[in-house]
Amino acid sequence: MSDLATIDVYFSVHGFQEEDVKGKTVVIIDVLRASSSIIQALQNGANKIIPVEDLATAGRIAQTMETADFLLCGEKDGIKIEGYHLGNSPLEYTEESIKGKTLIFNTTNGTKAIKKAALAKQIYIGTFLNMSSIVHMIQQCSDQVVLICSGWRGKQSLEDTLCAGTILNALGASNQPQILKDGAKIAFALFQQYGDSVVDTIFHSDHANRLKDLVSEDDISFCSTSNTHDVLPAMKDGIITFNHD
Ligand code: 3SL
Repeated sequence: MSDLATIDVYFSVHGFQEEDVKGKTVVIIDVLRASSSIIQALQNGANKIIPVEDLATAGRIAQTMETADFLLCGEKDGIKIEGYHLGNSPLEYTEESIKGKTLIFNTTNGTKAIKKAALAKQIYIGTFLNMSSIVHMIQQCSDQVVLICSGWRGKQSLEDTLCAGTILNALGASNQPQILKDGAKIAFALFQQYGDSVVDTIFHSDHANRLKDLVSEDDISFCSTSNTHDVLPAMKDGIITFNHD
């Protein structure tokens, strides 16, 4: 990353305004589980992903497409939406289930954060799974960078903030404190506290505890692993694909 650029972190969908990201490069982080599912889906051959903020928009988009071409995907409060093809478990996004399909993706916080960041110059999707790809992208970037943690219903979440702090650490945050805005300093401090125990910390987070009653713990294990996916999902004109360059 250029020495002149700054990097900031916001902690929930409600924690930033549309104008805060205007003209900046943004990474949307939703470790549990929307960003992890998007990364897994693209790695396993989804054609493209259309994030939406609500049921009505998802339905409208679906009506414009051939039935064989799309899947309605997502959750409300962690549970697969009635009538949808897939929920929000990254483990559902196998090659067999999604290869070549357009995924219309609708989640409680993650896809709302993506849509709210529409004024950004560029939007990427990042988690622990594709940490190296995200870090490499930021290292090449001369824009101001904003890491947006999706959080949960307007509140911060430990796993997303820890992911942001881990990205900052990989960028060498301790050697260039002048590029860190206050949000980035907070996320990096969280990394300094919990960075040695990422998996354990995620397993004891509020959101993991909420999910344990609803989904397999395999989801949480999967989303807690680092650098397993060599994918940099990027959004252009409302559509997320593998690579736009
Ligand atoms: O809020 C979201 O976007 C989801 O990732 C939440 S959940 O993990 O599916 O509950």
